Amino acid sequence: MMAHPDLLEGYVIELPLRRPFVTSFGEERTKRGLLLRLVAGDVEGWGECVAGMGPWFSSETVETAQHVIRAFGVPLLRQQRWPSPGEVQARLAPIRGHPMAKAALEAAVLDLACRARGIRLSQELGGTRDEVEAGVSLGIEATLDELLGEVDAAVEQGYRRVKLKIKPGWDVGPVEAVRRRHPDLPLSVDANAAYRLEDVAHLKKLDDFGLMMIEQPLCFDDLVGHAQLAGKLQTPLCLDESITSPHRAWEALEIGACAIINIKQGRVGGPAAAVAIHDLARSRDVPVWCGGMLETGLGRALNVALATLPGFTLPGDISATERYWKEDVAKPHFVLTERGTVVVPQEDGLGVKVDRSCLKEMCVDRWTEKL
Ligand code: SMG
Ligand code: MG
Repeated sequence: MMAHPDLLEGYVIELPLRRPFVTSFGEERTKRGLLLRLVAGDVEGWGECVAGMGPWFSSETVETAQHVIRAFGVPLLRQQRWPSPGEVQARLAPIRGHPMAKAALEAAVLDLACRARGIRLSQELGGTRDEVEAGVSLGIEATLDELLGEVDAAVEQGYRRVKLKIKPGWDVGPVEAVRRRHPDLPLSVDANAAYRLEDVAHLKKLDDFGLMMIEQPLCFDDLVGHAQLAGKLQTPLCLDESITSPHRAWEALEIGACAIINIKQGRVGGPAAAVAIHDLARSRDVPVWCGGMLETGLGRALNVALATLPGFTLPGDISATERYWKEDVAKPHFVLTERGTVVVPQEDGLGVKVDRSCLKEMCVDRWTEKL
């Protein structure tokens, strides 16, 4: 049984992106994040919260997550026997919503438990591979030339799939241009909820380009709209923002709102919920892939571990560290192999080490809770 940890530390970090990342809902130049360090004796476990600076991708932010973790999550965890990773979700269930806050706590508990037992996180989650297929997500650019340059570079580097961010006014044109230049490239688009059902005739034009999927075209909480849209398009729909729990995934699949699921452990309430959605999708032959939230190497390591599960049959938004920033808090950096994959670290737990001096440099605020 896991010893009761001594303390939980929170580190708010800021990390400048190499290139601004523009989506239909905004622009990100500097990543603001929250890292959790859970300490038991001489073992530590790390969890990264994927909430953003503002409530744009989802309703959570770094600040709301810190509040929920400190005021409600920590008391629930410490009030009884320390939970195993598989028990964290149930223990935190009294907290409604706030999946990213809960996921960060569960991730830290999971990493600590794996490191204490001397096993890799991918093993613990039921992973079956040593490397995972890497894709890239390319933001909206100021010009088509810049986008084509980014696509060419990604193809040159060997990424297995390119995803283009789209929004009204930046959709059919860029997709057509990329497709003409790269006829066989596995290509997808992600609208981050920028369209409405009335746009169906326009979205239908995307059917001409052999896309693997259209990700989250409609409103973040609109399952019925997506089910109706799915019946009118040839291109498969993938849901991201809409899938906030295993139950929500079940609802989406029951009504045919999507044919593919983007699994982000933070968005769905933690690693156990992510595995549950994987299992559900697999039992129905629905492909899943691992999404990304511009994580540091800590969150990336968890994504890599998750993507080793057998149902993750499509390349994820798991790219090499160097695409995001110069130096990462987690070492070693993730690199792209010549096979277009990222290799699972072989060390215990997340398998990466925290570079203390780098953490100090990017840390803008920190706190400690006694357990
Ligand atoms: O981590 O490479 C990454 C980013 C992948 O496009 C990505 N994420 O909707 O899937 C998505 C977005 C959400 C993050 S926007 C800051
Ligand atoms: Mg998305």
